Amino acid sequence: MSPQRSLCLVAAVSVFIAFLAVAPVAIAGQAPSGPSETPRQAAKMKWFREARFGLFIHWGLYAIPAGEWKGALIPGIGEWIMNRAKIPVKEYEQLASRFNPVKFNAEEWVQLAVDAGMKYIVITSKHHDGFAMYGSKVSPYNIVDATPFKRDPLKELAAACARKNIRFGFYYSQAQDWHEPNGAGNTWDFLADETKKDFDKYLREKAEPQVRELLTNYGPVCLIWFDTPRLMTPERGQRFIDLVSSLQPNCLIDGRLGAAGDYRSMGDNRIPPTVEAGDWEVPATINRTWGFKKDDTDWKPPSDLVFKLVDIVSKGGNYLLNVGPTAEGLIPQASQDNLRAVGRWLRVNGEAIYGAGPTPFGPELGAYSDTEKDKNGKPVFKAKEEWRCTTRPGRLYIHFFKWPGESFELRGVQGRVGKAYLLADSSRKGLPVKSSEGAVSVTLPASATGEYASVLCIEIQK
Ligand code: FHN
Repeated sequence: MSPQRSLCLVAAVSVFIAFLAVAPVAIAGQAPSGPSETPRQAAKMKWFREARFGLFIHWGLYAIPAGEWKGALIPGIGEWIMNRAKIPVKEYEQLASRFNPVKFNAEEWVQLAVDAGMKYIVITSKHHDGFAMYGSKVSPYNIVDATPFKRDPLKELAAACARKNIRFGFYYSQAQDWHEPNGAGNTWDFLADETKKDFDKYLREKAEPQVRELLTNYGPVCLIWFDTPRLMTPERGQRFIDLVSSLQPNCLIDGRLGAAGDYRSMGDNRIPPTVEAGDWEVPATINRTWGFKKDDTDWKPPSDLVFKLVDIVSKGGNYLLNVGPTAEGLIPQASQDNLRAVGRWLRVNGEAIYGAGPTPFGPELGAYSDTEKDKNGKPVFKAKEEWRCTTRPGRLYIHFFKWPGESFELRGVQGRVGKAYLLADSSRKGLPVKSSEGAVSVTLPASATGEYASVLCIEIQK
């Protein structure tokens, strides 16, 4: 077991548990860290392991076209419109003179994250279009110098996060920069053969100095979220690592730099089927796009967001859930409503999420099919969605998405089972529990007690 995974498991319940007698015995909570994780790295990761739920914000000039260019709806994700419609730099640049998000209010955005129960915010400081959403001295192509807005929203957000005790981080597209002749990705204005680009010139003259600005002028930065490491080599990645660690040694680096970061970034919206070792995060959309698109109203309902949050935590990861604000500076109302509903659920059930470790079981997650194969010939995973388990020291949390009826049984539980109660019951009244030879049976109310997921806590004593 890797050191990071071990820490995630939070040393929790020192009992051996098997699921429904058929599952192999599993350990609910291991030693906090393996031998190879340094105390320094463990301390650096501590907040991330505790946080579990963060707000991703994709905001940039692309919010103006919002998916439409010259009267045509452009398929795909909103922030990719420049690439998908092959908009020349000279035309796309003109959006800056129209960007005036007068309804932007940093306090309100951060308050939304607080209300949603999120513990960190990561915002696009520069996406692939190359436009800096902060006042940069490195390039005039930035929100302070090139727009009528003239304000630095990232400064305002950093200050609001500090006031509201939320950690603040930056997304920075280190490799793709469609505005720069030597950046990766723009093959319609610049060289189609990217090997002929002087990529290091772009890195030295724009990306590295901008990362330096971000880590110098905005107070403590909890993490920097690099993305799409095209043309990156381990050596180029190492330059960023050195830069970050020299300026803010506590700043985490995500998993898409092109060199080893502090944790793994899963694919977009890709929740792994089973428990994953180490520290990791799933970046995910709340509809289908990251950057605002006016015709994307496919909002994931709160029930789905709560399920995904619990599912991810029960497998050992963090959920970084995105909103795409409009060109006026507003976070779409449906995103706000659905996030606040998750926050209401977390206010009741947060102890089963924050700092919680993964399930000690496994079969409740589903299983690989013996017969069905995907197009690559790999067995298809058939997820189950009845319940999930998260853990803290001395506690199992069973999250029911389908109410099991008046009793719930676990077998193979080793250790002394103590009290069992529903987190929705503020009196913490114990439910009748029987436990014999590792079989635990809890008598439940006839119907679910909570919206989205009802959480049963079972205390285990050593
Ligand atoms: O190309 C980007 C995309 O626009 C978005 O920023 C996502 C977020 O994870 N990352 C890249 C695609 O994986």
